[in-house]
Amino acid sequence: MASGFRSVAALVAAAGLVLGGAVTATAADGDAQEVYHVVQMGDSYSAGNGAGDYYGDPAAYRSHRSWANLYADWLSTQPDLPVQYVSYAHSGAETSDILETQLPQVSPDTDLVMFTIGGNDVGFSTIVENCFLVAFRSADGCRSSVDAAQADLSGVVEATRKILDELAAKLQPDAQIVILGYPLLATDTPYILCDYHVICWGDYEYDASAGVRQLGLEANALQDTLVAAYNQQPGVPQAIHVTDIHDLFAGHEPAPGDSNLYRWVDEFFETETQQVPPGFSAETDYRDSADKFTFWHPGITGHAQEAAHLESELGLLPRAKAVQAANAAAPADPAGAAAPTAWLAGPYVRPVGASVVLDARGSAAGGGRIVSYEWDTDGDGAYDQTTAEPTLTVPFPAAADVTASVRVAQTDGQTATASTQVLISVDGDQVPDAADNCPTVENVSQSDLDGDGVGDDCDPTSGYPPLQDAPGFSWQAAAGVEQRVGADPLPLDAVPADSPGRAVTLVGVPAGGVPAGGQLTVSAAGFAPGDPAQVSIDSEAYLLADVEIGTDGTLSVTVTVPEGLSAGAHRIYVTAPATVASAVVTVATAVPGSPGGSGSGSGGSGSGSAGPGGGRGALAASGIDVSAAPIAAGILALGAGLLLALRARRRRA
Ligand SMILES: [Ca+2]
Ligand SMILES: [Ca+2]
Ligand SMILES: [Ca+2]
Repeated sequence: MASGFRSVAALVAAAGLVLGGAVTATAADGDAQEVYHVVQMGDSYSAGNGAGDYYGDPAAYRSHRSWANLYADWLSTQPDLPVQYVSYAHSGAETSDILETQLPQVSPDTDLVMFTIGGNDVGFSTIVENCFLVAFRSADGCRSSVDAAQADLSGVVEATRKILDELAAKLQPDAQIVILGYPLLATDTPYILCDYHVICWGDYEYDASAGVRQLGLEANALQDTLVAAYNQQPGVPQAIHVTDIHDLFAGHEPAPGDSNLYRWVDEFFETETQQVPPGFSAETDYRDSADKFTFWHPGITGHAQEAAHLESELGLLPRAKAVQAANAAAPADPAGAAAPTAWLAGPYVRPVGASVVLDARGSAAGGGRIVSYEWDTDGDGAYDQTTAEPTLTVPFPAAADVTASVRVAQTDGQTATASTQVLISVDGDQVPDAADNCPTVENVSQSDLDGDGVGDDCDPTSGYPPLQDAPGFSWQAAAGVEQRVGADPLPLDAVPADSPGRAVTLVGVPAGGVPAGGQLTVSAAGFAPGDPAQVSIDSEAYLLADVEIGTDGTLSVTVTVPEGLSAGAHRIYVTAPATVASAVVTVATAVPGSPGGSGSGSGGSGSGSAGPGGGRGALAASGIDVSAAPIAAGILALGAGLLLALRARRRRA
């Protein structure tokens, strides 16, 4: 084919061959250099969803910027420590995936296994949707998904125990296991969800931030207890539970309903968040993205911080130190040495203009030392450069799809080769130009919400609802309180039972309904005297009046039906602390030509003012986007699995 790209499947297969081929030939000879074998398992928080620089299977989201990859990189900088790192982590993996597909990749040679797991078992993405996602979040939905996750925690602990037991059966007793905890999924600021927009008490109110944080801490504590119990068993490879990831991320979590200026976790509609320097002085930068699989995942800085944490907290584990010591003590020029083992990290998928550091540090001598590295950087079979160093930085100024190779030579002249795939394209993703729905934008997910063949990441009319909450909600309550938004229409029948003894009556509603812009009187009774109350039409997010209940517990206020309100049935609420009552009002269909008094028919100007065009124009002029409701409804109909975040970037004072 003209593009010169291999298919994704071929690339993945090639990567498997390279890695599989290089892993096998470890010498058991007493003079051979020892290799430190690192295997990464786990879910998206291990693979690196959200950190970019992906390689291999596009569905796996394995990133060269993942914490484990970076920690392995750091290990590789240590003297006498050839590190061979392979990741089997996979976006979306549950404990069962580790047991069934990832664990079989672990061998008795493996020295270190690292992973995060459990988030998907307890419905991570459902929690994020129900608790934080505009048009999906609700007090009830968030609470139920957090409660369901809590109920599932014991099952996750049981499955994790099984993973540890199976690892213990496979690994040597001096191997080690590192289980990383998760960051908490919300900042430590109350984030109050209110059902039905304004009803904020009892069962209709939920602090999503507190609930989700509590869940994370509980899961972490349970895993901690499990690992401690596991380690008590005699003769098992020791497991380390890194329990303080949530402390590391403190203040850098996503801010629901807002944006944390110092976040290390990608919020909705962004990816590859990066903060330089990390801390609380510089604002986080990010790349726009419609890829739901990266939302609410650590970005570039998040993973880098986790890796740095492991470097300082774990450093070199005992087995790594043993490998180092053995290699340092091995004779420099033994007789009758075995052949070396060559290793080249990769594969790489990068944009045009990027460099790739070809990395053969995982190579090991069968005796003596590796003394030279010959490099074939363009895949033509001829070696272009020779170095004494195990890495080589190669710029790729143009599109390319090459199998790069290294030939290592040890002290006695014996050699071995290894290769890896390098795919360079305009956008830097694995999808060939001809098949790519955003050929110039990195979009590994290829997501296309409206199905028009143009990917969401490059579609100016992707079908997503507007990125701002409806303007009608300027009356939202105090700091930290977030209410359901105007783009999330409230069905007429989905209302709480009116509080007992309270009633709302509407006075002055003509047969056929009140016209938009007309007035009616809202009367209520049975409320607590002196309480503040709000009169609202929640279906389109209108606050009609802020009032105070009278000393006799009643209320009577004349309100104007907003100009922008669509014709049909709407529910008017009177809401006071711990009390609500409502009544349905019909808004009349606009009479053609009635605005502006054109009914007089004067001067033959009727042609322009009659018909639906005049009415719609009036709605648009009201400043309320009435189209938001049908858009949201249509998207809801597409399926609840879609992440349709609205990322509201609010300016801070
Ligand atoms: Ca592409
Ligand atoms: Ca693309
Ligand atoms: Ca599209």
